[in-house]
Amino acid sequence: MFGFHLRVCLNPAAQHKLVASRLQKVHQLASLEKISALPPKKAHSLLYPFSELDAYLDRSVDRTQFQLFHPSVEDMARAEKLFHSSPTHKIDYYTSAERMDHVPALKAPEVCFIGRSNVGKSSLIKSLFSLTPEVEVRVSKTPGHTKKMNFFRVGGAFTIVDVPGYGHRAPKDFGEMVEPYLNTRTNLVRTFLLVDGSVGLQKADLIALEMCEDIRRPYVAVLTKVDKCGPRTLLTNLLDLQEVINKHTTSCFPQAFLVSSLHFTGIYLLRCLITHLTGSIK
Ligand SMILES: Nc1nc2c(ncn2[C@@H]2O[C@H](COP(=O)(O)OP(=O)(O)OP(=O)(O)O)[C@@H](O)[C@H]2O)c(=O)[nH]1
Ligand SMILES: [Mg+2]
Repeated sequence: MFGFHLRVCLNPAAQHKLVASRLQKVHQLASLEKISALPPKKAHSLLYPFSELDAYLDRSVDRTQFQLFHPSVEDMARAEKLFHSSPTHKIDYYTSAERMDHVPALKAPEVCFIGRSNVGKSSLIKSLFSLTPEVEVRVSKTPGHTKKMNFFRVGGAFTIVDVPGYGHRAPKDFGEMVEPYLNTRTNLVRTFLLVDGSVGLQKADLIALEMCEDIRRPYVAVLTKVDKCGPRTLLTNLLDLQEVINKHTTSCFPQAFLVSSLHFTGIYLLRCLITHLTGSIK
């Protein structure tokens, strides 16, 4: 009722401004500059999520594997620049594909995000692109929301691909569409396999890990939704995942990453990792 009243009262120019300001709203933690205003300990835990769990881990455990990729804040700042759109470095949604023969012929190095439906793939991509809110990435509470592979171009530097989930309410043709893509896409440099950090590894995740192992192309495990559980549960789920990675995988990067798309935990580190893996920053 009030919304309607507001709309009819505004003149067209004001309405345009309202829409524009809605589109341009950047999340308050989207950039490193914004988090530099936070208390140092809080900022550190957003940048290096493992630091939050360190205190709960037995002193005898070697920390190296949890921090193999440990860039400086300056490295993260350099990576962040690539996530700002400009006339010479346009970030945009390019196209969607339902079948392998619809997949666009793009040459830039590509990374894709796979995982159970509802694990937070689209939300993570939305957070990565939070500095360019005009790039629309759709997320939903309903599992099985993303039905097609969606391709997002980051200038000529790299492409990020959002993939439909598997498991509950996933599109039936996941196997026909995504597996051939993972197997044959020549410019795919890394697959990110997402696992819900608040619930830990599920049967469907283990099947996905096995699939990635069979494909024998490099992939990285990421625990999502780390804001949804306490540090002890998260540490248990991380240690379980690390153990599986150490004992049963050969193509998985030996460090699992922690992210919250809601709180922006680990987003800056992941942006940096993507720019390194795609060779955008040496
Ligand atoms: N608390 C919390 N909720 C999250 C986070 N990431 C995603 N969600 C929620 O989880 C639900 C699913 O998120 P999506 O990003 O659409 O999940 P998806 O993996 O793309 O799902 P499909 O496209 O259906 O496969 C939404 O309600 C999100 O708001 C997170 O980091 N923390
Ligand atoms: Mg999705």
